[in-house]
Amino acid sequence: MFRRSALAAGIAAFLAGPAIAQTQITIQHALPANSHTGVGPAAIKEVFERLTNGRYRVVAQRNDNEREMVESVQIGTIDCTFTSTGPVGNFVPEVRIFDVPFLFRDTAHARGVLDSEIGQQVLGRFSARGLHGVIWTENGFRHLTNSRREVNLPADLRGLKVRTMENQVHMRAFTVLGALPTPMAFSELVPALQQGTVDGQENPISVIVANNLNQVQRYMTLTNHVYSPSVMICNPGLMQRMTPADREHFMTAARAAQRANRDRVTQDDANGVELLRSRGMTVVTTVNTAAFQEALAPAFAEWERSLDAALLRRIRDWR
Ligand code: EAX
Repeated sequence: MFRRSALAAGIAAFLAGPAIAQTQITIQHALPANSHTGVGPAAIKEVFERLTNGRYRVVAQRNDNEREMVESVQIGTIDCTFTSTGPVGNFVPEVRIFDVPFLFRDTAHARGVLDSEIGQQVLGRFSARGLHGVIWTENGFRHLTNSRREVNLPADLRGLKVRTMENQVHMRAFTVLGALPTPMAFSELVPALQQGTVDGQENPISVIVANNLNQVQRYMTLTNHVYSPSVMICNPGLMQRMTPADREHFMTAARAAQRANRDRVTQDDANGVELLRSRGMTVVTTVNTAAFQEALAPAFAEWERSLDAALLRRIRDWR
């Protein structure tokens, strides 16, 4: 039955004219489809397939191992990924500058810098590493959760085993704050929290909500300790094979993805605290930010030396 209708469709297509060669683009992203990371590939699919009259077919897949996704894009076994910058600095070191704690004052500051020539300049660095940086999206400001105690001050972090991303800058920050950072892929996080391998973790509200981390974490503190960018990265070959007109359509789709992603983060941030409280979490909303910044002073001094100090200043001074 299926075969016969497929055959009939094939004949109809043949009679209608030359078959259109369809190019498939596979895009991987972390987290569930219905999340701020899932809406990015969904927007690319909707907009790019429409603008290219179906000459391209976009397939979105979930993969909670972000390092693996970047490697796959580099090798070319998948075409693109939306990934947090968590592991990206290990491929493109210049990206680490955006992972510095308390660098961005607020969302508008972060989005503004990433959309400015500063963001473009860093995207331009991807090509030397066999990657094509397409556009900045976001994860949002990260907060701390744990299963042990209410965290109000840096001293409350002492001895706490905290899962971090596989990110040098974040790991250093948690070490300096007195915690015991344990880097691992997101795919390993829930089992590690369940088994008590780690006591806590840090992620934006959007991630905590989308993955029900409230089921394995009791306490949350709105530390806002670091803005977590994400980025759409593609295999350079994919971009080179596109006609200039299709590349423009691709960028139109990427901008739609960026809007969808940012709108969803804004929405999650607005509703998230109430939602997580209703799911039983104890949420500390008033945080002595200055105390955390002061505790990080030795790390800030190191980053002034190991990262581009002039660029750090430009980002901080950005208005
Ligand atoms: O990109 O690994 C992480 O904590 C990330 O924030 C998450 O997977 C979303």
